[in-house]
Amino acid sequence: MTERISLTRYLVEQQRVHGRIPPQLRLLVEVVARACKRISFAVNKGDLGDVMGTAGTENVQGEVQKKLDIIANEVLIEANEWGGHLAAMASEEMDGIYVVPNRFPQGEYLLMFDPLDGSSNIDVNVSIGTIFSVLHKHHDDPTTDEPVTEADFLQPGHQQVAAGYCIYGPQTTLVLTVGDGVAMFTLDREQGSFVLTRENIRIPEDTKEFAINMSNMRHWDAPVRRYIDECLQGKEGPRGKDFNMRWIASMVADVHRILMRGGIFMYPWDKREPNKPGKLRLMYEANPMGWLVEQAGGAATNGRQRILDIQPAQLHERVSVILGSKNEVDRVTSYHSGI
Ligand code: P6P
Repeated sequence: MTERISLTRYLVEQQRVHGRIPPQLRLLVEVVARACKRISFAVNKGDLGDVMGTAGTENVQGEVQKKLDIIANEVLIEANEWGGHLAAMASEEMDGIYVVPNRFPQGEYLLMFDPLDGSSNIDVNVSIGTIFSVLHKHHDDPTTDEPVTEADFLQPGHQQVAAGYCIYGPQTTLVLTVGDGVAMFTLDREQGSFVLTRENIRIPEDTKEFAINMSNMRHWDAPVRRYIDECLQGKEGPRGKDFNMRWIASMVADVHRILMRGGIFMYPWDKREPNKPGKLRLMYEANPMGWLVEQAGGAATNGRQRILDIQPAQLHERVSVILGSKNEVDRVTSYHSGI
């Protein structure tokens, strides 16, 4: 039996041995991981607890909230409010930002999260997850004590200092990067702790598996249509190989599959809402997932530009997402540039 390394030990090594992360960031990631453990226990109750179904409210996006959306959001806010490592938080479920009250020590970091992504899958017992992203509060001047504003969050994804997700599926698994590759931790429910089960995760550059919601095909732009048409032609077509399709409609689950075995995930712009660049959120879905994918050797673009280079204009802005096996993402990007 190989020695089991806890999340805490992994983070301490990242801090002390590799000098990659300061103590405050290590402690922040541990607080987020403990919150995810609590969310996992709530999710796993299912019909045995009063956690299923809708809450009868809408979030800032106008989306109907599930009870677990609200529970997960509250768990993350309460855990981090007292953590002392944060200056402010932002969530898909909240309008504006939550600045840590002055009565608590204010940290140097900004935390953004989608507390429970894929919540349409909750009532049918399909994997869902929490996605999080961490930025430094004043990237240019870490010492300033100016009050944090929403503008401080509007940093491009390449300025993230930590990113990850926790998937609540057959296992509860935390997948994390602090800029030194991608590591995976599985929740040991007997010990109540996350244990390192995979590290240096790599995404194969090629794949035969694509993930897209095919029901939107008539709404896609030409480059996406061309790419998917070629995949569907299989070995008789220009790709010379057959493809398989997966669509779980839970970004965390689809991205996890790609980190485990490769693939390409696509939620492109479509003409149903032509004035919106895409459905998914830049700050707390595309940026953290994009960094994880790049850290594992994959690529993440909006079809034309590296996602991590996009300069955000607003907290909840949407983006088109093409990510996964590098050679496939590059192909879709080349089709957008007319090659
Ligand atoms: P559709 C879940 O609601 C989500 O935000 C992502 O997790 C997922 O990839 C996508 O939307 C699914 O969207 O239109 O296929 O239901």
